[in-house]
Amino acid sequence: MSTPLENFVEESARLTKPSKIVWCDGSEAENARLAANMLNDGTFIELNQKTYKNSYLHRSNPNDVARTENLTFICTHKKEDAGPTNNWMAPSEAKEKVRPLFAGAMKGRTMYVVPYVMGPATSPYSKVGVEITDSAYVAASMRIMSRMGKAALDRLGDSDNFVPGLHSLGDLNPERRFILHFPEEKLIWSVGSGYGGNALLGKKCLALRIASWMARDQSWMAEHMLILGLEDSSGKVTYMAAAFPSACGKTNLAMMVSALENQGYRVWTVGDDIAWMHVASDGTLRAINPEAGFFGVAPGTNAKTNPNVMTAVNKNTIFTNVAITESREPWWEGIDAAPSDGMINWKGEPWTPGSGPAAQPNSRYTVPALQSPSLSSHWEDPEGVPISALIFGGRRARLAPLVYESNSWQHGVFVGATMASETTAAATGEVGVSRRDPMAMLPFCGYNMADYFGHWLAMGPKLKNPPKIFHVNWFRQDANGKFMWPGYGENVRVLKWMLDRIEGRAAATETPIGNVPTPASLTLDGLSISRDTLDDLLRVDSGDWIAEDEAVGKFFEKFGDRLPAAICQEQKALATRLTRTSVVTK
Ligand code: SAT
Ligand code: MN
Repeated sequence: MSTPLENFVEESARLTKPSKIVWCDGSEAENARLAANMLNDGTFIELNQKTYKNSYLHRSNPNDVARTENLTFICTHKKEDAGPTNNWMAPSEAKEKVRPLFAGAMKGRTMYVVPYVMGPATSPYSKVGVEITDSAYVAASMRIMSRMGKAALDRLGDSDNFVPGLHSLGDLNPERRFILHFPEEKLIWSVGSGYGGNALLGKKCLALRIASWMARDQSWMAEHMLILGLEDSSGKVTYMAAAFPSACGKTNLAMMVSALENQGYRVWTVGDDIAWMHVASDGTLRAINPEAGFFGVAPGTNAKTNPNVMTAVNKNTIFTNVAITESREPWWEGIDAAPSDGMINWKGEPWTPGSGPAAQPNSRYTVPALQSPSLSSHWEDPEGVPISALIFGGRRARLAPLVYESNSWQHGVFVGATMASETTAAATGEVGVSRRDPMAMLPFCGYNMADYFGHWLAMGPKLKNPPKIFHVNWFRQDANGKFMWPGYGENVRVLKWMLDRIEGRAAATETPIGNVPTPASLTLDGLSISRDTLDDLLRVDSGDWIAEDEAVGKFFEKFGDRLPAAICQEQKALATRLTRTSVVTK
């Protein structure tokens, strides 16, 4: 009798017809073999092995450099279950349409069977997935991003308790590219792309889209959130989870070197992208990081913005679509070193100033979490870390103050549900346009977002001491378009204010949108920032917020009757508070 896993592999092989099947065990020897093969066929380009040991550059097809949300589908029986913010196809139609693209797709290629665990190997909250792929780059990346190979097979045994994922590069033609999720049967199909979020199926496909569906059914939460620990001067660590859209600084915040280290405040990294959170037996909300590595945006990363990752990527790292210098070191816009003569751009062409960016704006590093000096000693705790604060944020040139605190769990859910951010290069499409992105989950929620808001609302009362919910905006600009807040390591000052609020020490001003710090309650010593700039950073302009609340109301109309009443109430209550203050201040 074959096991469910063997059946999945056999069926996939029958469909895709690979010339060879390799079961990945996750060992060093296997990794060396994969790298050697990829160096041979040009998938990997060797970097300077003195300064970047075991590290390689991969250049993807130039038409395949970011997530493609327009080609990503949630395939549920009922369209309403996918909701108005997801692309939908009926499961039978989706399979009919896409099966032919898999038929014979692996002819002449090797099929890699990649069993993996999302989450610490021994955590009861971890999940097993199996990705079948014809991309050695995907197999090597999955080895960094998950617990791959033996750990997964040991956990799985003969059971059928895994999320199967079938992936093929296909012909990389965007017209034949589909990323399909079948949450009802917990199945993933991805064809035509080798790019991270489309192809590393453990990440956005399993750990967010499929997991969010499972989490709703099983009363836990799968969120697009970093997890960090803030250590105070007494050595106590308080954990926080924060949701920002892709390429808005989650990795840098999670790995931050604190500007208040001289006062005893340090940041420890638990995760940089995804949090799985459950209600523990003591009523706390506890989070695990399902991933084992960081898939971070390279441009803008340097010794100031993320010194920890700059140390981490010096070995065992896969770089994708960065430039390479004459001494075979990776290079990107915003790295510490100035561009040098003889650089080759991300497409493999000689680079000259004025010939466009040397590194693709969404170029990435894939690095084992264990290599970060900031990694928390609790990052693999099977029960997870207790979360005291949830933070939402986005890129907003105007409107949102540096930080505010919601009044209650329900109000906090409303704050998350009304998040908006300017788009980035992490997804294809126009960059810099503002769009609503509730909880930073718009591209990642595997079901109707109205039900997702309902799930969030329902989780609060299950918690004994629900975490406080905050909103931050590091990206507010002045009249000249200059960022008003220095960001990066200085963001610890905002985290400290949150900690002080949690512990009842910091003052705040009540505003219609929530509680904003009084200028004196922020720890600003050592930072030169004028009082005027600070006032601007903390300002809540009722007129702007009235317009925002109207836009929010329009966005919510999409969900019709399915929108939870509590969310409508919060929206109306905000409108009332805003009108009152704007009358008073006139
Ligand atoms: O491409 S990924 O989805 O893995 C990264 C991101 O866009 O958040
Ligand atoms: Mn992400």
